Amino acid sequence: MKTILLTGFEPFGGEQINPSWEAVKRFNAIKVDGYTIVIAQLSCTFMQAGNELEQLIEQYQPSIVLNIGQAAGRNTISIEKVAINWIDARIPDNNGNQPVDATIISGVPDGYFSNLPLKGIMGRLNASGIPCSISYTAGTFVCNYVFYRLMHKINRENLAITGGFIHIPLLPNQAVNNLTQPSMSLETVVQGINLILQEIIQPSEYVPTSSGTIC
Ligand code: PCA
Repeated sequence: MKTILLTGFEPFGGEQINPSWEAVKRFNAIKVDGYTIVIAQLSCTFMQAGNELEQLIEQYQPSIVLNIGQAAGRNTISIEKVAINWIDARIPDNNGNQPVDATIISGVPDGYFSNLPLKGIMGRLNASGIPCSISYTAGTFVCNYVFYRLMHKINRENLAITGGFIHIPLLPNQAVNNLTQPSMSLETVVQGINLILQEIIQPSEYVPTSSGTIC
């Protein structure tokens, strides 16, 4: 049976929870369309998180890898397009490291594109009433780092993996501590992840339309 690797992160930045892990936990040992889902929580630390991900890929040989992370301030499920070979940490990671202006791996490409069916995912979620957009920056912290390590491994080793990164908003019970932050309920996020997996497994025929990004 084929495997889907679904990862979320541990809490960081003073939060008690990370919505990505709260959502990913719901998929423990679930089967979807002939795939078994394996879930894992990644550390919110440079280096360690990337090593954990590589180890999981080697152990489970997944054909789909979806890394999910929290992005405060986002008001949609954001399907990331680009992983960049750069770190510029705004806050320390969970090991207290805060690299600034550093390449992730030297001498390799500046960036990679996700190979998820981005527009199909966006179309399917929005048609189901779940706000979803394509994002052209995954930031310069641990999420972009893990996304870069994933895409670098897929490309360098020519792996048959459909993989990419999804950022999700805060949960309502996190946003009450800062009322200017948008939020999305856990149920909506979980439904969104289900639809993302369905779109990856059986892509719909979508008519290309712009994601609406200007500039
Ligand atoms: N979000 C952070 C790292 C872990 C997470 O959930 C980020 O966007 O980089």
